[in-house]
Amino acid sequence: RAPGDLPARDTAGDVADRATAGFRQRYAAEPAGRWAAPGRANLIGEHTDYNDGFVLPFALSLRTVVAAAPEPDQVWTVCSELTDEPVRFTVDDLAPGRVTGWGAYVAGVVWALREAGHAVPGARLAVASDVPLGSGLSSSAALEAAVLAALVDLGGLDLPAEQRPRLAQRAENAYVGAPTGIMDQSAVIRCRAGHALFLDCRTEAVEHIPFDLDAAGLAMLVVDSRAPHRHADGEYAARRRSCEQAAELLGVPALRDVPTDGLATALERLGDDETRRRVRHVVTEDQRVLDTVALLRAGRVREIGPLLTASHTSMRDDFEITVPEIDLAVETALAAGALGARMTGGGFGGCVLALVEATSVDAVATAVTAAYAEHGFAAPGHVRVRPAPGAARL
Ligand code: GAF
Repeated sequence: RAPGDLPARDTAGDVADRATAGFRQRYAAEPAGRWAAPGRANLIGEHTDYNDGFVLPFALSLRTVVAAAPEPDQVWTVCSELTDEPVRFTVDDLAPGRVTGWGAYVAGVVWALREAGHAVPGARLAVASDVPLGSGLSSSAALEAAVLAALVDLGGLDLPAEQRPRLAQRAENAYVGAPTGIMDQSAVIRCRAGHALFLDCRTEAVEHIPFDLDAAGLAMLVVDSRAPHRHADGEYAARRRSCEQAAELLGVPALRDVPTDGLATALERLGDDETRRRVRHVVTEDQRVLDTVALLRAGRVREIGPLLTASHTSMRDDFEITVPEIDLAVETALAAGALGARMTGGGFGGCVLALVEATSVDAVATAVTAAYAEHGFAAPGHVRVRPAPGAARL
């Protein structure tokens, strides 16, 4: 993989072959099957999921693939193409905190399945992935979802797709220890090709919204800022806490319950400016998701650009989760003709989405790369993406 570039557009075939090859090499046997789960980009609706609000992610064609076979004993071994050291654990190792590092996402899924009363089969697994790590494209949810799909099929477990996101989220919250919402796991499991997933994070009701960029003559460019994540975990948890405290002060179950037309009154009731800005982000962001959905339902894809950009401004100024590299990518993309641009994902680094005319993908990517060089930032990655399907057996 060339430095400065995310993997080329559709590497699904290759990544599946790599998972199989990894399995054969490690275990000198054939896998019983291969299961894939994608990374995701969130079109709009950031930090709204844990406020019981709305999100609109879509799956990427960049995928994580797990080749797996059952084991007679309650032992799990997992190897990855990224390291020589396989992770191995038994039932005795399953208490949260026992398996750490990337293996925790796998152990967490086994743990959450068992906690939910499923008879999880022992397994050997081999992982390969084209989802860049730590770029805010949900490589962790992709790993959880691929492992979950594999274990459910290998064990013949009864776990319908709509119940899987909660279980994978539980693995991440309670086993890995990251206080994330339900968006990423829902996206990588429930998304459909050619559609964005409109998810009500309170009820988990979904609507698959047609999102056909090609038909509109448009393209979606993902720019990987490659900015180092700065205190992302602590800051994420702090944002979540502020939101929960604000909801409590306002006497509502969650910020989702502050209506847009009641925002001004709600803000007046909050003491400090920082909390006011956090609340304003969440409430206006929920509305932007609804507005985006309305435009997409009406086939007015081109018109969502300003909503994306407004979302970014809100994340930058009110929620304060962007970093200079990210803001530069957004500003440069807009100056180079993007119809809208915003950071996607939890923030403090990660990726920017730019909605561009199909004819100006290269111009926008080149402009961002040049601006990074001018500012002395490491070269960004970029890839054109289209809404892809969610987790599946291959
Ligand atoms: C991360 C989290 F995992 C999601 O649950 C969500 O909160 C997102 O940040 C911000 O929208 O990806």
